[in-house]
Amino acid sequence: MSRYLLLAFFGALTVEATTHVNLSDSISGDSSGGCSSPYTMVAGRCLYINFATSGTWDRFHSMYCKDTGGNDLVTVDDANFLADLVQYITSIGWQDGLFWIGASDKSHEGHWIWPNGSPVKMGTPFWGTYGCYNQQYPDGGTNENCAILDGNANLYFNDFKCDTALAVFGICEKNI
Ligand SMILES: [Ca+2]
Repeated sequence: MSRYLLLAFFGALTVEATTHVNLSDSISGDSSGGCSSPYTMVAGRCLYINFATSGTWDRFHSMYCKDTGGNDLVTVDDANFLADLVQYITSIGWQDGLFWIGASDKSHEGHWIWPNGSPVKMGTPFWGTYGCYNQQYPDGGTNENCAILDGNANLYFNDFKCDTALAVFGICEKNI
């Protein structure tokens, strides 16, 4: 058996083992409240990031996250969770990506809220900085009303045009 075949063999074993864990979780857990595929536990939350599907903030907010069995775009209201989420995205090689999160100031400029209506924490360590003088996002006024984790700003928050569809992925969350 060549080295590559061996690698493929162990790769298949790993996939098998992972599948088994997920299966037994879903059997022993409460299926109505559990974190089931395509959602998976990341940093203690039930999340789904499809790296093959980009789209506008509204597409994920009003359709995609619910259509895939989740609730909405992710709420990132805890600094430790943000750090763990950034570490996860980095560990799978997507640290340069752009990812919608649930924060928006669409309904009232400058008043950032999560999908459940709770206020978004402003400043460090959530929002990124830019430029020579380390100005801090949000900076787009009424033109930019939806937040991303910005791979150009170390995956801190940046306000972005909500109707950007190209190369922005959504981080969906299922409340469990
Ligand atoms: Ca705005």
